[in-house]
This record gives sequence, C-alpha cells and structure tokens, in this order.
Amino acid sequence: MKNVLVIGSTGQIGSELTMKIRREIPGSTVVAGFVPGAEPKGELLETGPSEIANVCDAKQLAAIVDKYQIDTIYNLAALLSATAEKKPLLAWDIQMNGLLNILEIAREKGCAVFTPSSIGSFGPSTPHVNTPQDTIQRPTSIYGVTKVATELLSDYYFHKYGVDTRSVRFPGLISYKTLPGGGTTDYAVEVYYSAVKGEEFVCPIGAGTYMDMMYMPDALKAAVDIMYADPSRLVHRNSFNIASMSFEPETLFECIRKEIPSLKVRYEVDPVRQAIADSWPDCMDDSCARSEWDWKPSFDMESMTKDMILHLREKLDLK
Ligand code: AKB
Repeated sequence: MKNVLVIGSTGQIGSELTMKIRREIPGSTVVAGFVPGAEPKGELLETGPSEIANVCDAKQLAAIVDKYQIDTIYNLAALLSATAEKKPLLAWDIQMNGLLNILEIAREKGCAVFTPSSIGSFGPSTPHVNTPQDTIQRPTSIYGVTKVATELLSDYYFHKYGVDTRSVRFPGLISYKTLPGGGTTDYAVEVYYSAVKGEEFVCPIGAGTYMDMMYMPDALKAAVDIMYADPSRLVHRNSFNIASMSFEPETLFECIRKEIPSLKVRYEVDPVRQAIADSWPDCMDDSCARSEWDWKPSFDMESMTKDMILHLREKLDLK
C-alpha cells in the first residue's frame, strides 16, 4: 500500500481510515475521495490530496488512479441498511454498479481492492449464534443483497482475473469521531451522545436484540491488516467474519450507567430497523480471520465505553 484511494473518505469509516493510513504508513499518499456535498474538511483536507470520486463515474475514477498511480482502493461508498430500504435503486447503483466500475479499473490497472461486507450479508436462515464463516447467506434487506453480491463479485474478480480483492464483514461500528447514518446498529453510537449530554435516549431497537458490534480502532486495524496479510495463508478472501463484542441494548445501557448512572432510556421500536436486526446474527464466529491473518480485537464493551465517554466529553466540551 503506497498510493491509496479511499472512496467515501468523509464517511464514518473513511474519515478515520484515511487519517490512520496517512499517519501510520510511511511514504504513503492517500487520496481522500468524496462526492460533492460531502467535502473533506479540517485535517482530512489539510494532510493530503482529495478528489471528487463518484463510484458511478468510471472515467473519473480511472483518471484518479492514473494521476496518483494508485495501487490500493478502499471502496467505502455505500448506503447503510435502513437508508437502503428507503432508496433501494440508489443502493444498488452505488453498491453494485459502483463496485463493478472499481473492479474493472482494478483489473486494468493492477490495483488491490477492499470493499467491506457486513453482518448484513446474513439473513433469517443463517445460524444466528456463532455464525460460521461459510454458511447460508439469504439476506432479506437490499443492503444485504448488495453485500452478498459484493462478496461474490469480489471473489469472482480474484479467481478469474487475479485482482487482489480482500474484505471483512463488519459488525455495527462504534466511534466518537464521525457519526454513522441510516444504519440498523446506529443506536449503539447515538446512546453515547445522549448519555454525555444528559438527554433521554429513545431506542429504536428492542430489548433483547443481540448484534455484533465493534469499536472503530479495531475495525480500522482489520481494514489495514487484511490488506497486508500474507496471501499464501488466505483460504478465504471476500469476506471474513470479524468479531469483538455482541450485546443487546440493555447490556450496553447498563455498561454506560456504570460511568453515567443518570442515563435514561425509552424504547420506540422502529419496525424497519427491528426486522433487519432480527434477521442478522447474534454473534459471529471469527476463527478463520484469527487463523488466516491473526485477527485479534483489543476493545471489549467496558474499555470501549470508557474511551467513548472520555472522547465524546472532550469533543462536545462537556466536562
Ligand atoms: C448498518 O447497521 O447498516 C451497518 C452494518 C452493520 O452494516 N452498521
């Protein structure tokens, strides 16, 4: 990874991943790709080049790859699960037509490609507890349909054309820097904001609904480590289950109350998000990632909660 293009660089993952690679990989040039209306600001803008990179514009992407001699593309452009249900055609366009543009450019120009998959690639008929790496994937959301197709198309380009495609299935990602938007797991970020501000949190996901979650530093580490993994050890490519914690809303609220006892929560279950959550795994088995490229998370719910609260109080200037 020397010259990297991060598509979707101003999103929840992209904003932090771009900065991590710029900081930690010496000699790297990381181009922050964005779409008009989501321009990079602050350190993202100031610490390296940025370019308009719309996944649906193949010519524009190819020109960026040529201009910066890009060798690795992080394709993070996507509508999250609940938004995708509202705009399924747009989700298809970004997630499928966009992916095809990127894979074709990668094939022609020899780039490696990371396109994340998700717990959303599973469905109601998937075993929900210790979901295996290789199992039934019949998702019922359009987001899930595009994620399974992403996995298959990425593997196809690897086997047929030798494109170095690799990926992980992200759980719900929790971070204090950039908010997610339109996801089913967003509640697990939003509750921290309510807690530090002293506001009541209205939870759209019902008590007892388990989902895999992960703190952003672990997710970023996975996104980088998988691209550096020794290819001769990889039995799988698209995509690896990765896991660090699984909880239901009440368990998270109790954990936050150890730091902020006054947290108040009311449930107003959103049927769209709840149906999606019910179709997803409770917890994934990530033993293949552990054995094929030494995946190991650092944060559990307690350490994440302490870190989230500390940084959110700083960010929001709430001591
Ligand atoms: C979502 O909730 O849509 C995402 C995901 C788990 O892929 N956070």
